[in-house]
Amino acid sequence: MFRIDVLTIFPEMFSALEASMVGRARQAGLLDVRVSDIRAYSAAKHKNTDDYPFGGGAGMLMTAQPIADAIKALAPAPYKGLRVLMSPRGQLLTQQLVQKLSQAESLLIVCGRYEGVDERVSQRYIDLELSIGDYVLTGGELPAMVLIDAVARLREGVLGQGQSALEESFTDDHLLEYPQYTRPRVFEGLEVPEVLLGGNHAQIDLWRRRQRLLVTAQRRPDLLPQARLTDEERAWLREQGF
Ligand code: 4FV
Repeated sequence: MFRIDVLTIFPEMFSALEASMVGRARQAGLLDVRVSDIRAYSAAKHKNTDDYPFGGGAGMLMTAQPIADAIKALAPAPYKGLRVLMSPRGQLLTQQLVQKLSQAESLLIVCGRYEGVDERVSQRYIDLELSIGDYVLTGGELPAMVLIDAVARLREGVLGQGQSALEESFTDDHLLEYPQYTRPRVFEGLEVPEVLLGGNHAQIDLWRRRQRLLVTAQRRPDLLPQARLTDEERAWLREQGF
């Protein structure tokens, strides 16, 4: 049972996790996602969870006390899992990091709102700040759901039969996935590549590998330096103009 605790001032946003695969994984007892309202831990008179930033500046900041008390209540020391704060200032989430996080004992995820969270929360209670990308959202809830989805699907048994999280974009070879087709063979005049219909699996594997090289070179050349290519593959890419 993989336990994930989520701290947020909008617990109702996480009903989205009831649906689909993550919901089924919860029902199957593979995953235990518990969402807690930070406001419930506020010691302030009106259950406030934000205040003005010292030094001025636009907007409000989430105060440390409610979050700290929630973490102490839900993940008391010595906590064996990882305590994560979703933040644009965090380490960029990649599939490699997702794979590492999916092996943690458990996760506690703090969702910031407003302009962010008082730095002392991170200093004392957070093991890892994580960003889902270089853009600014209104809250950490959607990033938390992205993280939960990406981690949950790597847990044993969460993906349905026959589905695999192994051969995918961004696994350990840093190449984008090959294009995929299903029935009908011709859709609006567009045909499925002949090689995929022939049943010659060596040819299919070669075609798919080369498509991965091509798509990555076209769309994400930044990934190529980390990709492990053979000399033949590098020569083939050069022939394609990359
Ligand atoms: C974010 C991201 C993100 C910033 C202010 C929440 C918002 C507000 N979190 N990856 N990008 N968070 O934009 O993780 O507190």
